[in-house]
Amino acid sequence: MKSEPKVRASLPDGLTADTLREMYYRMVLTRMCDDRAFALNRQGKIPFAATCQGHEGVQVGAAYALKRGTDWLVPYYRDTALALSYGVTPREQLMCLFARKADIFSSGRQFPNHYSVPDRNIASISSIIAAHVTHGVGMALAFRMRKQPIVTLITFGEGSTSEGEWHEALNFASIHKVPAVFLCENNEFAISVPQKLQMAITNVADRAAGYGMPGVICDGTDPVATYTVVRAAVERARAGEGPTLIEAKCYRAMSHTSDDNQATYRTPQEIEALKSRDPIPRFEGWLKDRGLIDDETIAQLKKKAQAEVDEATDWAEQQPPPTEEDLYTHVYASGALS
Ligand SMILES: Cc1ncc(C[n+]2csc(CCOP(=O)(O)OP(=O)(O)O)c2C)c(N)n1
Repeated sequence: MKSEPKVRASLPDGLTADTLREMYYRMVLTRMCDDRAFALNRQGKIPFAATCQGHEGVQVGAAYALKRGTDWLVPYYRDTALALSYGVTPREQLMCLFARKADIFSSGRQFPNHYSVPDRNIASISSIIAAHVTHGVGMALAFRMRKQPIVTLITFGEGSTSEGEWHEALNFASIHKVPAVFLCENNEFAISVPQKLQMAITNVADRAAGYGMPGVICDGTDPVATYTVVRAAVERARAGEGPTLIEAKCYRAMSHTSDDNQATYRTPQEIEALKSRDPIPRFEGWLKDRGLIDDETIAQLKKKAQAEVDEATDWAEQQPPPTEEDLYTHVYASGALS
Protein backbone atom coordinates (compact mmCIF):
# COMPACT_ATOMS: atom_id res chain seq x y z
CA MET A 1 0.00 0.00 0.00
CA LYS A 2 1.26 3.46 -0.88
CA SER A 3 2.08 5.51 2.22
CA GLU A 4 1.22 9.19 2.65
CA PRO A 5 4.28 11.30 1.66
CA LYS A 6 5.97 12.98 4.62
CA VAL A 7 4.59 16.50 5.09
CA ARG A 8 7.52 18.91 5.23
CA ALA A 9 5.86 22.07 6.48
CA SER A 10 2.94 23.09 8.63
CA LEU A 11 -0.32 23.54 6.72
CA PRO A 12 -2.34 26.77 6.55
CA ASP A 13 -5.01 27.08 9.26
CA GLY A 14 -8.12 25.10 8.38
CA LEU A 15 -6.60 23.16 5.45
CA THR A 16 -5.68 19.48 5.65
CA ALA A 17 -3.51 17.60 3.15
CA ASP A 18 -6.66 16.03 1.70
CA THR A 19 -8.36 19.42 1.32
CA LEU A 20 -5.32 20.85 -0.45
CA ARG A 21 -5.30 17.96 -2.92
CA GLU A 22 -9.05 18.42 -3.40
CA MET A 23 -8.42 22.10 -4.18
CA TYR A 24 -5.82 21.08 -6.74
CA TYR A 25 -8.34 18.67 -8.27
CA ARG A 26 -10.96 21.47 -8.55
CA MET A 27 -8.44 23.64 -10.38
CA VAL A 28 -7.58 20.89 -12.85
CA LEU A 29 -11.25 19.97 -13.33
CA THR A 30 -12.10 23.60 -14.08
CA ARG A 31 -9.27 23.90 -16.61
CA MET A 32 -10.52 20.81 -18.41
CA CYS A 33 -14.13 22.08 -18.40
CA ASP A 34 -12.86 25.37 -19.79
CA ASP A 35 -10.83 23.72 -22.56
CA ARG A 36 -13.84 21.56 -23.39
CA ALA A 37 -16.14 24.58 -23.59
CA PHE A 38 -13.89 26.36 -26.10
CA ALA A 39 -13.49 23.17 -28.17
CA LEU A 40 -17.29 22.70 -28.25
CA ASN A 41 -17.71 26.31 -29.28
CA ARG A 42 -15.27 25.92 -32.16
CA GLN A 43 -17.10 22.73 -33.20
CA GLY A 44 -20.29 24.78 -33.41
CA LYS A 45 -21.95 22.81 -30.60
CA ILE A 46 -22.31 25.59 -28.04
CA PRO A 47 -22.86 29.27 -28.81
CA PHE A 48 -20.60 30.91 -26.26
CA ALA A 49 -17.97 30.34 -23.59
CA ALA A 50 -16.32 32.64 -21.03
CA THR A 51 -12.91 31.47 -19.89
CA CYS A 52 -11.68 31.14 -16.33
CA GLN A 53 -8.07 30.21 -17.22
CA GLY A 54 -5.65 32.13 -14.99
CA HIS A 55 -8.38 32.61 -12.34
CA GLU A 56 -8.45 29.05 -10.95
CA GLY A 57 -6.22 29.90 -7.96
CA VAL A 58 -8.22 32.87 -6.67
CA GLN A 59 -11.56 31.16 -7.17
CA VAL A 60 -10.73 27.82 -5.57
CA GLY A 61 -8.93 29.55 -2.68
CA ALA A 62 -11.95 31.80 -2.07
CA ALA A 63 -14.50 28.96 -2.23
CA TYR A 64 -12.67 26.96 0.41
CA ALA A 65 -12.52 29.98 2.73
CA LEU A 66 -16.33 30.06 2.97
CA LYS A 67 -18.65 27.91 5.06
CA ARG A 68 -20.37 25.89 2.35
CA GLY A 69 -24.08 25.47 2.99
CA THR A 70 -24.13 28.66 5.09
CA ASP A 71 -22.38 31.48 3.25
CA TRP A 72 -23.66 32.84 -0.07
CA LEU A 73 -21.86 33.45 -3.33
CA VAL A 74 -22.77 36.35 -5.58
CA PRO A 75 -20.47 35.50 -8.47
CA TYR A 76 -19.86 36.83 -11.96
CA TYR A 77 -19.61 35.16 -15.36
CA ARG A 78 -15.92 34.19 -15.06
CA ASP A 79 -16.39 32.14 -11.89
CA THR A 80 -16.38 28.57 -13.21
CA ALA A 81 -13.87 27.36 -10.59
CA LEU A 82 -15.81 29.10 -7.83
CA ALA A 83 -19.03 27.40 -8.91
CA LEU A 84 -17.38 23.99 -9.38
CA SER A 85 -15.94 24.32 -5.87
CA TYR A 86 -19.27 25.33 -4.34
CA GLY A 87 -21.47 22.45 -5.39
CA VAL A 88 -22.05 22.92 -9.13
CA THR A 89 -21.18 19.70 -10.97
CA PRO A 90 -19.45 19.35 -14.36
CA ARG A 91 -22.73 17.93 -15.73
CA GLU A 92 -24.58 21.08 -14.63
CA GLN A 93 -21.83 23.31 -16.01
CA LEU A 94 -21.89 21.55 -19.38
CA MET A 95 -25.68 21.43 -19.52
CA CYS A 96 -25.79 25.21 -19.14
CA LEU A 97 -23.30 25.59 -22.00
CA PHE A 98 -25.45 23.36 -24.22
CA ALA A 99 -28.52 25.40 -23.10
CA ARG A 100 -30.57 22.29 -22.45
CA LYS A 101 -34.09 22.34 -21.04
CA ALA A 102 -32.97 20.80 -17.75
CA ASP A 103 -30.23 23.42 -17.24
CA ILE A 104 -30.53 24.22 -13.53
CA PHE A 105 -29.56 27.89 -13.81
CA SER A 106 -32.16 29.12 -16.26
CA SER A 107 -33.58 26.20 -18.28
CA GLY A 108 -31.26 27.19 -21.09
CA ARG A 109 -32.39 30.83 -21.28
CA GLN A 110 -29.46 32.74 -19.83
CA PHE A 111 -25.97 33.36 -21.13
CA PRO A 112 -23.66 30.53 -20.01
CA ASN A 113 -22.09 30.86 -16.55
CA HIS A 114 -24.97 32.93 -15.23
CA TYR A 115 -25.14 30.81 -12.13
CA SER A 116 -28.24 30.64 -10.02
CA VAL A 117 -28.51 27.74 -7.59
CA PRO A 118 -30.47 28.76 -4.49
CA ASP A 119 -30.21 25.31 -2.91
CA ARG A 120 -26.43 25.64 -2.95
CA ASN A 121 -26.36 29.29 -1.82
CA ILE A 122 -25.36 30.69 -5.21
CA ALA A 123 -27.33 33.80 -6.14
CA SER A 124 -28.49 34.69 -9.63
CA ILE A 125 -26.25 37.17 -11.40
CA SER A 126 -26.68 39.90 -13.93
CA SER A 127 -24.84 40.46 -17.21
CA ILE A 128 -24.77 44.13 -16.37
CA ILE A 129 -21.37 44.37 -14.79
CA ALA A 130 -21.36 45.44 -11.11
CA ALA A 131 -25.18 45.33 -10.85
CA HIS A 132 -24.87 42.17 -8.77
CA VAL A 133 -22.61 43.99 -6.27
CA THR A 134 -25.59 46.02 -5.02
CA HIS A 135 -27.70 42.84 -4.94
CA GLY A 136 -25.05 41.11 -2.84
CA VAL A 137 -24.90 44.00 -0.41
CA GLY A 138 -28.69 43.89 -0.06
CA MET A 139 -28.50 40.19 0.71
CA ALA A 140 -25.79 40.76 3.31
CA LEU A 141 -27.88 43.51 4.93
CA ALA A 142 -30.84 41.13 5.11
CA PHE A 143 -28.71 38.45 6.78
CA ARG A 144 -27.54 40.97 9.35
CA MET A 145 -31.04 42.29 10.03
CA ARG A 146 -32.26 38.72 10.56
CA LYS A 147 -29.27 38.10 12.85
CA GLN A 148 -28.14 35.16 10.70
CA PRO A 149 -24.36 34.47 10.83
CA ILE A 150 -24.07 34.35 7.05
CA VAL A 151 -21.39 36.02 4.93
CA THR A 152 -21.84 37.03 1.28
CA LEU A 153 -18.88 36.77 -1.09
CA ILE A 154 -19.27 39.12 -4.05
CA THR A 155 -16.85 38.78 -6.97
CA PHE A 156 -16.11 40.98 -10.01
CA GLY A 157 -13.28 42.08 -12.29
CA GLU A 158 -11.26 45.28 -11.95
CA GLY A 159 -13.18 46.85 -14.88
CA SER A 160 -16.41 46.55 -12.90
CA THR A 161 -14.97 48.83 -10.23
CA SER A 162 -15.39 51.75 -12.67
CA GLU A 163 -19.15 51.41 -12.46
CA GLY A 164 -21.17 53.77 -10.26
CA GLU A 165 -23.07 50.88 -8.74
CA TRP A 166 -19.86 49.34 -7.48
CA HIS A 167 -19.00 52.52 -5.54
CA GLU A 168 -22.53 52.90 -4.19
CA ALA A 169 -22.48 49.30 -3.02
CA LEU A 170 -19.17 49.60 -1.17
CA ASN A 171 -20.13 52.90 0.42
CA PHE A 172 -23.43 51.56 1.71
CA ALA A 173 -21.87 48.26 2.83
CA SER A 174 -19.25 49.99 4.91
CA ILE A 175 -21.63 52.50 6.54
CA HIS A 176 -23.91 49.67 7.59
CA LYS A 177 -21.12 47.16 8.32
CA VAL A 178 -22.82 44.44 6.31
CA PRO A 179 -21.25 40.95 6.38
CA ALA A 180 -19.87 41.03 2.83
CA VAL A 181 -16.49 40.28 1.29
CA PHE A 182 -15.76 42.03 -2.00
CA LEU A 183 -13.34 40.03 -4.11
CA CYS A 184 -11.86 41.71 -7.17
CA GLU A 185 -10.35 39.21 -9.59
CA ASN A 186 -7.96 41.63 -11.23
CA ASN A 187 -6.91 40.11 -14.57
CA GLU A 188 -5.68 43.49 -15.89
CA PHE A 189 -8.14 43.68 -18.78
CA ALA A 190 -11.81 44.56 -19.21
CA ILE A 191 -12.31 42.86 -22.59
CA SER A 192 -9.69 44.85 -24.57
CA VAL A 193 -9.30 47.78 -22.15
CA PRO A 194 -6.16 47.52 -19.98
CA GLN A 195 -6.30 48.57 -16.35
CA LYS A 196 -4.34 51.78 -16.95
CA LEU A 197 -7.15 53.06 -19.19
CA GLN A 198 -9.72 52.06 -16.61
CA MET A 199 -8.31 53.81 -13.53
CA ALA A 200 -5.43 56.10 -12.58
CA ILE A 201 -4.29 53.91 -9.66
CA THR A 202 -2.21 50.73 -9.56
CA ASN A 203 -4.16 48.88 -6.91
CA VAL A 204 -7.93 48.46 -6.84
CA ALA A 205 -7.51 47.68 -3.12
CA ASP A 206 -6.63 51.38 -2.55
CA ARG A 207 -10.25 52.23 -3.30
CA ALA A 208 -11.23 50.62 0.02
CA ALA A 209 -9.79 53.60 1.96
CA GLY A 210 -12.39 55.87 0.36
CA TYR A 211 -15.11 53.80 1.98
CA GLY A 212 -13.46 53.17 5.35
CA MET A 213 -12.90 49.46 4.97
CA PRO A 214 -9.70 47.39 4.78
CA GLY A 215 -8.23 46.86 1.31
CA VAL A 216 -6.04 43.78 0.96
CA ILE A 217 -3.97 42.57 -1.99
CA CYS A 218 -3.11 38.92 -2.60
CA ASP A 219 -1.54 36.79 -5.32
CA GLY A 220 -4.64 35.51 -7.11
CA THR A 221 -2.66 32.81 -8.91
CA ASP A 222 -2.01 31.23 -5.50
CA PRO A 223 -5.03 29.43 -3.99
CA VAL A 224 -3.50 29.26 -0.52
CA ALA A 225 -2.62 32.98 -0.43
CA THR A 226 -6.16 33.80 -1.54
CA TYR A 227 -7.71 31.34 0.91
CA THR A 228 -5.80 32.97 3.77
CA VAL A 229 -6.94 36.55 3.08
CA VAL A 230 -10.52 35.60 2.19
CA ARG A 231 -10.80 33.50 5.36
CA ALA A 232 -9.66 36.44 7.51
CA ALA A 233 -12.16 38.74 5.77
CA VAL A 234 -14.97 36.20 6.19
CA GLU A 235 -14.23 35.89 9.91
CA ARG A 236 -14.19 39.68 10.22
CA ALA A 237 -17.54 39.98 8.45
CA ARG A 238 -19.09 37.19 10.52
CA ALA A 239 -17.90 38.87 13.71
CA GLY A 240 -19.89 41.99 12.75
CA GLU A 241 -16.81 44.09 11.97
CA GLY A 242 -17.91 44.92 8.43
CA PRO A 243 -16.82 44.32 4.86
CA THR A 244 -13.35 43.98 3.29
CA LEU A 245 -12.20 44.64 -0.25
CA ILE A 246 -9.73 42.05 -1.52
CA GLU A 247 -7.83 42.46 -4.76
CA ALA A 248 -6.52 39.16 -6.07
CA LYS A 249 -3.97 39.84 -8.82
CA CYS A 250 -4.40 37.22 -11.50
CA TYR A 251 -4.53 37.20 -15.29
CA ARG A 252 -6.73 36.08 -18.14
CA ALA A 253 -4.92 33.50 -20.24
CA MET A 254 -7.30 33.55 -23.19
CA SER A 255 -9.55 35.98 -25.00
CA HIS A 256 -12.35 37.61 -22.94
CA THR A 257 -14.86 35.09 -24.32
CA SER A 258 -15.24 32.86 -27.35
CA ASP A 259 -16.57 35.96 -29.20
CA ASP A 260 -13.37 37.95 -28.65
CA ASN A 261 -9.90 37.78 -30.22
CA GLN A 262 -7.15 38.96 -27.88
CA ALA A 263 -4.62 39.00 -30.74
CA THR A 264 -6.15 42.34 -31.75
CA TYR A 265 -4.97 44.03 -28.52
CA ARG A 266 -2.22 41.83 -26.99
CA THR A 267 1.07 40.95 -28.66
CA PRO A 268 2.06 37.26 -29.12
CA GLN A 269 4.92 37.91 -26.65
CA GLU A 270 2.50 39.18 -24.00
CA ILE A 271 0.25 36.16 -24.47
CA GLU A 272 3.23 33.77 -24.27
CA ALA A 273 4.60 35.47 -21.13
CA LEU A 274 1.33 34.82 -19.27
CA LYS A 275 2.07 31.09 -19.27
CA SER A 276 4.72 31.55 -16.56
CA ARG A 277 1.93 32.66 -14.19
CA ASP A 278 -0.25 29.56 -14.68
CA PRO A 279 -1.77 28.76 -11.26
CA ILE A 280 -1.92 25.00 -11.86
CA PRO A 281 1.81 24.15 -12.24
CA ARG A 282 2.55 26.71 -9.54
CA PHE A 283 0.25 24.97 -7.08
CA GLU A 284 1.68 21.60 -8.12
CA GLY A 285 5.13 22.93 -7.18
CA TRP A 286 3.80 24.24 -3.86
CA LEU A 287 2.26 20.86 -2.99
CA LYS A 288 5.34 18.92 -4.10
CA ASP A 289 7.69 21.13 -2.07
CA ARG A 290 5.68 20.22 1.02
CA GLY A 291 5.53 16.51 0.25
CA LEU A 292 1.76 16.67 -0.27
CA ILE A 293 1.60 15.29 -3.80
CA ASP A 294 3.79 13.34 -6.21
CA ASP A 295 3.85 12.91 -9.98
CA GLU A 296 1.87 9.67 -9.82
CA THR A 297 -0.99 11.30 -7.86
CA ILE A 298 -0.95 14.31 -10.20
CA ALA A 299 -1.31 12.00 -13.22
CA GLN A 300 -4.14 10.07 -11.50
CA LEU A 301 -6.04 13.24 -10.61
CA LYS A 302 -5.70 14.60 -14.16
CA LYS A 303 -6.97 11.32 -15.59
CA LYS A 304 -9.93 11.35 -13.18
CA ALA A 305 -10.80 14.97 -14.05
CA GLN A 306 -10.61 14.25 -17.79
CA ALA A 307 -12.93 11.26 -17.37
CA GLU A 308 -15.39 13.37 -15.35
CA VAL A 309 -15.46 16.11 -18.00
CA ASP A 310 -15.77 13.60 -20.87
CA GLU A 311 -18.69 11.87 -19.17
CA ALA A 312 -20.38 15.19 -18.36
CA THR A 313 -19.99 16.39 -21.96
CA ASP A 314 -21.54 13.25 -23.47
CA TRP A 315 -24.36 13.26 -20.93
CA ALA A 316 -25.16 16.97 -21.33
CA GLU A 317 -25.12 16.79 -25.11
CA GLN A 318 -27.74 14.04 -25.02
CA GLN A 319 -30.19 16.03 -22.88
CA PRO A 320 -33.22 17.43 -24.77
CA PRO A 321 -33.29 21.11 -25.79
CA PRO A 322 -36.14 23.43 -24.65
CA THR A 323 -39.37 23.16 -26.66
CA GLU A 324 -41.48 25.94 -28.19
CA GLU A 325 -43.85 25.84 -25.19
CA ASP A 326 -40.91 26.51 -22.86
CA LEU A 327 -40.83 30.05 -24.26
CA TYR A 328 -43.74 30.85 -21.97
CA THR A 329 -42.47 29.22 -18.78
CA HIS A 330 -40.48 31.12 -16.12
CA VAL A 331 -41.71 34.45 -17.46
CA TYR A 332 -44.05 35.25 -14.58
CA ALA A 333 -44.17 33.64 -11.15
CA SER A 334 -46.94 31.07 -11.39
CA GLY A 335 -50.17 32.41 -9.96
CA ALA A 336 -48.73 35.94 -9.78
CA LEU A 337 -51.58 37.45 -11.79
CA SER A 338 -54.44 35.45 -10.34
C1 LIG B 1 -22.80 48.03 -17.55
C2 LIG B 1 -22.10 47.21 -18.57
N1 LIG B 1 -21.23 47.79 -19.41
C3 LIG B 1 -20.56 47.06 -20.32
C4 LIG B 1 -20.78 45.71 -20.40
C5 LIG B 1 -20.02 44.89 -21.44
N2 LIG B 1 -18.99 44.10 -20.75
C6 LIG B 1 -19.18 42.80 -20.50
S1 LIG B 1 -17.89 42.13 -19.70
C7 LIG B 1 -17.05 43.58 -19.68
C8 LIG B 1 -15.68 43.69 -19.08
C9 LIG B 1 -15.67 43.57 -17.61
O1 LIG B 1 -14.33 43.56 -17.17
P1 LIG B 1 -13.94 43.16 -15.72
O2 LIG B 1 -14.95 43.68 -14.75
O3 LIG B 1 -12.53 43.56 -15.51
O4 LIG B 1 -14.08 41.58 -15.69
P2 LIG B 1 -13.33 40.49 -16.58
O5 LIG B 1 -14.26 40.18 -17.73
O6 LIG B 1 -12.03 41.05 -17.01
O7 LIG B 1 -13.16 39.29 -15.71
C10 LIG B 1 -17.78 44.59 -20.31
C11 LIG B 1 -17.32 45.98 -20.46
C12 LIG B 1 -21.70 45.12 -19.53
N3 LIG B 1 -21.96 43.82 -19.54
N4 LIG B 1 -22.35 45.88 -18.60
